[in-house]
Amino acid sequence: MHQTFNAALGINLLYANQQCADHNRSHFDEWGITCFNIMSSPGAGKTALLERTLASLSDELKIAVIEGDMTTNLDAERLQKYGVPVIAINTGRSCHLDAKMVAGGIHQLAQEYNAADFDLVLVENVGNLVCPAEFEVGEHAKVALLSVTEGEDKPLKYPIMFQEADCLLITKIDLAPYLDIDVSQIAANVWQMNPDVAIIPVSAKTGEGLEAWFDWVRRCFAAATRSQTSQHR
Ligand SMILES: Nc1nc2c(ncn2[C@@H]2O[C@H](COP(=O)(O)OP(=O)(O)OP(=O)(O)O)[C@@H](O)[C@H]2O)c(=O)[nH]1
Ligand SMILES: [Mg+2]
Repeated sequence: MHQTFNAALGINLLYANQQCADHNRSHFDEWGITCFNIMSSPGAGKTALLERTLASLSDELKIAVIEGDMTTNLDAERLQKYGVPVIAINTGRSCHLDAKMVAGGIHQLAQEYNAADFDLVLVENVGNLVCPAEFEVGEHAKVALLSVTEGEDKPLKYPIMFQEADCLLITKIDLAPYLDIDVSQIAANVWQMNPDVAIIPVSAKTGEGLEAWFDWVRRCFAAATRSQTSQHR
């Protein structure tokens, strides 16, 4: 009885979240914005990747960031240096961003700026390998990061994020020579459950692989824009 009640509660929660995510997505589509939900375990390198991405792409694409952390504005402060709007959301006891929290961020963006001027909204989710993948926020693509220090087995043990990702960045590739890690095995484990995912090894430290990531961002942005244009025709 108790289990049935909990399962029903979980389904209702996810249903309500999906409704709100769809609403966020319709705002993004109306404004011509492409949104990425960037997820990983704590410390895999999400903010470091965003720093390199803002440094290289913010002249080409107009970018805003929604920065999710349980507490502190430390990551938001790191990104504000790049001169783009960064909306910080503290989730308190929650281990992920949900669609309602992101809706608050979107409305703040729309109050302070002309939302239709933006090309990309990059959402850095709370560091957690499980829950963020369960809660859509209205994104056009899910980007997962797994650092080489985490081990080849993690996609098999924590599958949801890797099954759902549109792009997987294998991060901190500069550290691979110092570890007992087989990077091709990480890719094989992920492709086995998600054959369509793009897998790009990168280092935010040396810059290796970043051009491939930027190209993926450009392609995904162009595809979303084409689809938004045909929807609003
Ligand atoms: N060697 C190396 N270190 C990296 C790289 N990317 C990030 N780091 C380091 O890894 C640590 C965590 O990086 P962050 O970018 O803060 O990771 P994060 O995923 O944003 O962390 P949370 O937001 O706390 O989940 C920092 O000390 C970074 O300097 C990389 O490509 N190579
Ligand atoms: Mg971070």
